[in-house]
Amino acid sequence: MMLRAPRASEAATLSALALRSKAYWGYDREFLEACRAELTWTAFDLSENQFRVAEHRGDVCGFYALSASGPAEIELEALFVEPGRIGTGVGRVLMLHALRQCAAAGARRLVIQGDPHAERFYLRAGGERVGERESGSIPGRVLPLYSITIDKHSTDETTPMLRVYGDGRSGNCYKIQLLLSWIDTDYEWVEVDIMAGATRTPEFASMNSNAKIPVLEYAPGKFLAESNAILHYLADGTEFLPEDRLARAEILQWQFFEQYSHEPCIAVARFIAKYLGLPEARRADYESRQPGGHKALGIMERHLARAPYFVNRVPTIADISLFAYTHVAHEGGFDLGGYPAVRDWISRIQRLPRHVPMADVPGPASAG
Ligand SMILES: N[C@@H](CCC(=O)N[C@@H](CS)C(=O)NCC(=O)O)C(=O)O
Repeated sequence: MMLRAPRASEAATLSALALRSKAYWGYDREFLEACRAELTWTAFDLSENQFRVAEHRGDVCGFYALSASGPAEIELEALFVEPGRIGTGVGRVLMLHALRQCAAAGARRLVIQGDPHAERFYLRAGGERVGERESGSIPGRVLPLYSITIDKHSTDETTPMLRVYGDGRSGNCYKIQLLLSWIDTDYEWVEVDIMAGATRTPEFASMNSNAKIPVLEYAPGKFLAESNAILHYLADGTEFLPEDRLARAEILQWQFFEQYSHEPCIAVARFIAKYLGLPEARRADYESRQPGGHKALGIMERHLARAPYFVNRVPTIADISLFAYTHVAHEGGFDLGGYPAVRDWISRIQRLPRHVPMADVPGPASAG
């Protein structure tokens, strides 16, 4: 599951999710209507408060919102989980993340006005009943108030969440999303707007002096760059990076091929067309990438005509590295019509359990 900032276009999605989640407790229509205004957020609200959305294989499955409410005190404005996912751990992951955000902001406590049905959840997160407060939606209704002390215990510092800095349209960044989904690992996604120069700041240079995404923050303040290196780090010990010496070398062989002979043609042509809109000044450059891209696709085609995957006839991180830009090669002007084995392999990858599509959407409402 990925935690990320919301997109400006998601205000209605989050508002509807909150109301569905509220309805889970069995409230009637009239009650829910009375709550509607309080559970409706605008794009402006999303950029003003600190929202985080939980996304599971491309679907929004929950979110939380924080707002500063006093010196060293933050209020949990909202925490809602899609009804079908209640009880599956989404709320726990959101809550822990919210507490860590409070810690990072230097807050001492998180205050929560909770729904009475959610009492067990807040107590389990470390909450203490500290009083009650009148509901903002229904006059006369009083809701319990909880306070969670922000400390080592409530923020569970022993297991930090991975954080990935990337761009939702970038294949190199998508490689990391795909592997994290294959290995079912929760992480936080921080959208980096490369077109606005976000990789060219001194802060970014301290994470990756080569000024490129993706970057993995594998522990607080510890960074790893280069997409394929990140894949190796994350896949170690999983079925997607076999122990066998030759298999590992073959994976590297395909990943070096990807970086030297495939990505510079297919990804760069796609960048010129998709990000830059194929300006006349870059047309010659775009055209010059086409023969090399087709040569790389031909090499893949000949291999995949004989094997279902690149190494050991099973999916590995070599497939992830090559899938990232091949499945969107048409966006760089590459027609895959002449590469039937490559097309079959693409659909094979897309049918794997825990596949996640490339997000391919504009950046978030806030970088908060
Ligand atoms: N070899 C690097 C390439 C990374 C790369 O080219 N990232 C692009 C986005 S796909 C980037 O950060 N571009 C911004 C820039 O160069 O200013 C990897 O595999 O991670």
